[in-house]
Amino acid sequence: MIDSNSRTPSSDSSSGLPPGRVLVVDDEQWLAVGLARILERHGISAVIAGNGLEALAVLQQGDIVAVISDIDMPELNGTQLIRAIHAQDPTLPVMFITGVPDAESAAAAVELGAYKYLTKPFDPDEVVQATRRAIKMRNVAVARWEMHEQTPQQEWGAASPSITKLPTFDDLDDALRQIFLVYQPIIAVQPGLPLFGYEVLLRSANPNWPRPDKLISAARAGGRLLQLERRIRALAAGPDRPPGVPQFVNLHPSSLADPELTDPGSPLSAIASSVVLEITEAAQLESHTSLRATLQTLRALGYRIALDDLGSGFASLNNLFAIEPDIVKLDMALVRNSDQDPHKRRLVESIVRACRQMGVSVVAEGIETHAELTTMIEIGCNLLQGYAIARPTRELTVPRVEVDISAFEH
Ligand code: G
Ligand code: MN
Repeated sequence: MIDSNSRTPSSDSSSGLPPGRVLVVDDEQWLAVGLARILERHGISAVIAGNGLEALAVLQQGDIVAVISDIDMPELNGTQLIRAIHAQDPTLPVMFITGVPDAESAAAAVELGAYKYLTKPFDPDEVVQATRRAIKMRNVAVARWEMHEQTPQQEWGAASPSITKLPTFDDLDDALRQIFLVYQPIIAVQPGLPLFGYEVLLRSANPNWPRPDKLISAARAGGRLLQLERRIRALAAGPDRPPGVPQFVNLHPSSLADPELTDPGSPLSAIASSVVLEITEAAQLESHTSLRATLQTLRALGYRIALDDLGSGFASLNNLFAIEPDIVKLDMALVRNSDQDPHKRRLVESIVRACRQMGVSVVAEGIETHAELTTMIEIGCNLLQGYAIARPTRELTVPRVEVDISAFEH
């Protein structure tokens, strides 16, 4: 095996792809090395193996996102290799490059689920392009796989997808075509607990994508995130929007660099004064050098800014000071069992106190029980959201919560 441990850090960060390496398998070493160099010049990390057995050993390292392989090799040939790979990992894209093109081996490769079949001498641009596409597909597949693994069975309903083949872009595109918005009420801690506004949340009618967070990861992996976020914002500005109360719209951090967001002519900018943009705390916001300027522009357009999921990341206070949000949303992990966990309760109390001193309102989100609800009121949160109040629905519901807040002193 040659060079299987030397990692070249991927410089392809602009594509937003997670790091990973492409495995190039060829018994003709100079060809493998040449191809790996071409990939690396285009910012794709590559590692080479001299035959199928070495390839399987490299695959054990776990960070391979695509395989480019010769077909005619000693030890373990290409068709045996793809069988072995897909027995373990059916979604790993395998591309074949062969020197002796014949219809039979091409047909066999396709039948075995090869992602692509190229002939030598290959066109470097074609290989790079095909590899980029293979990596994107892999990322889409991983997002779906994680969704499958992590989602409790009852959330699937009848349509539990089985992931046995590489999902196509058509599948993702279909899910993106079928998106719609749901609205979860946020209530104010005031007498009668009146409606304050709604958080707008993404859903897709495509049953293979029940988890919106995974749909977002897949859209990102497939290079469709900005497009998706623009559509969400346009839908949020559409005729179904809540009349008279603010709506909270989630922003992926990468959208902060999208000129459409700060365009005064965009549909959402037209109603900016009734929109709170949520920026998630999980983002590494310090990497956005122009963050301040973007936030200033958004505020000048009339938007309010909320820092979402506070307490979930590692940079909580940094983000709090960098963003100077109008509203902070406590991560639901801080709310969960807060009625039973005195440490958690004390932590939330100190966050609420700090926010109050800064003139920042606090939303407790993900409230699931009556005890969590009363604890959050007691601690002094200004706004409340969660299944205990109302689930997200397509209709704009107005929840009735029976709690006498005069019983709590502040
Ligand atoms: O990251 P963000 O805070 O935007 O996440 C909101 C997500 O949390 C949505 O997918 C929404 O459906 C979900 N959600 C809303 N209320 C609750 C709740 O009370 N409990 C749980 N577990 N999830 C909730
Ligand atoms: Mn949110």
